[in-house]
Amino acid sequence: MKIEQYQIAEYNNSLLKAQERNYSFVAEKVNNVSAVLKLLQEFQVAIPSWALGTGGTRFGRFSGAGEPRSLEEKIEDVGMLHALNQSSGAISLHIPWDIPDNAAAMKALAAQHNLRFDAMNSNTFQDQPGQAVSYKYGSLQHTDKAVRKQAIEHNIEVIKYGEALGSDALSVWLADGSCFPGQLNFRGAFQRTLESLQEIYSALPDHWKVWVEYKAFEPNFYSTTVGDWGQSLLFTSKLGPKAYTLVDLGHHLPNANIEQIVSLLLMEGKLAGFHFNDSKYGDDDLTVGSINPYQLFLIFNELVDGMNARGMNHATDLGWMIDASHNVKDPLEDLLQSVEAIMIAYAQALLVDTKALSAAQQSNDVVAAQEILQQAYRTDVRPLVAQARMLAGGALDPLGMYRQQKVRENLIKERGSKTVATGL
Ligand code: PSV
Ligand code: MN
Repeated sequence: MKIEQYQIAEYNNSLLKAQERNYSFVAEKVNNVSAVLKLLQEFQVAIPSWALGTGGTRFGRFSGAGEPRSLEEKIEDVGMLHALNQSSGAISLHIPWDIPDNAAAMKALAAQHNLRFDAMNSNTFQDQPGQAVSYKYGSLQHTDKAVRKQAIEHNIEVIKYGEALGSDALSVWLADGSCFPGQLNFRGAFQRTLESLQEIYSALPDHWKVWVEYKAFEPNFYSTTVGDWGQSLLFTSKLGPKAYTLVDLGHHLPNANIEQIVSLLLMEGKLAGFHFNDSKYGDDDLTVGSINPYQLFLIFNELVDGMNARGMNHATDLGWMIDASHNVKDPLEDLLQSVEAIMIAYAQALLVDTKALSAAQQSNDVVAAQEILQQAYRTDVRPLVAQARMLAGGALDPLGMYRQQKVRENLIKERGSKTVATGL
């Protein structure tokens, strides 16, 4: 389903008066508001192709209706989200869930929707039909060379697909690890994984990067071979300058200080970017900002500060992506909420009075430091985000317009009520 520019303009007209009032209230408190609006307009969050259908848990999957049946329909869905919010201008594919049989046609379709292809994700955590050897005991870490070879070749194939689509990063998440003490020799597993990653690294085209994502547990519950940021950083440092550490917000042990991790990875020039989601217990893959929006703001505060310190381009120098799963919500609505939460946290971080904060830090004025952060966090920046979006051609209220246009109902009419998108 396509949402046209004139429909968005009509929709915005009905909200314009209130927007003007709310926007001028916040804008007059912001220094250099036009620079903030520009940064907000430039910032784009990639949508994972596997989050467009209803995700399942290991206990079941309650497929929604009108789910995309093909890669074309997934691109169309992301295009529709992007038309509404002007902040989702990229799609990230997972192979083999989304094999682009005709890359040129997919590229052209994406371009029609003003989308580019973000990082390509490989999958060596599931066996595929007809596969020669199994990943049951790992992939790049496996004791059997034949399994490692199969996993390496798969990653190289993913790079090839990505090249044809104009992507420039390979994102590797390994389920490798062990379920019981004694099952695995840790050093052996690390060395084999490193050697496998080195082979993949040497197949990267010149301008490509490889992102190594860590995760503390699941599906292995005793050890994970890339279990935390230290282990990932060890791999990416040994691999070389094209290798970076990817942070998925749900992949830490409880109460980890993610903002500190992010700050140090950025300082070392080794932060790849993000898989955004939220969680209460583990890798819950909930809507971004639904559980702990203050943490998200603190992460963005470190990101903005760290990127500015290195003279980086906020929009393009790191990878921004959502990695969520939707058990009970309409996935497209959930994604609109997630992108909005990211934009809000980013906008709040842009409002932090950094000079005052560093003066407070320098003089150990703990109270002032907290006040400065919370002043930005407690500013209602929603009208700023909406203004940037409207100026870019998006809807003032993407979720409101999605419902007003009865998008889900239309998708069900088009695609049927028993469609199941590929993914987990
Ligand atoms: C693993 O939990 C993960 O975060 C990786 O990024 C995978 O590619 C993705 O989820 C699969 O849904
Ligand atoms: Mn992830």
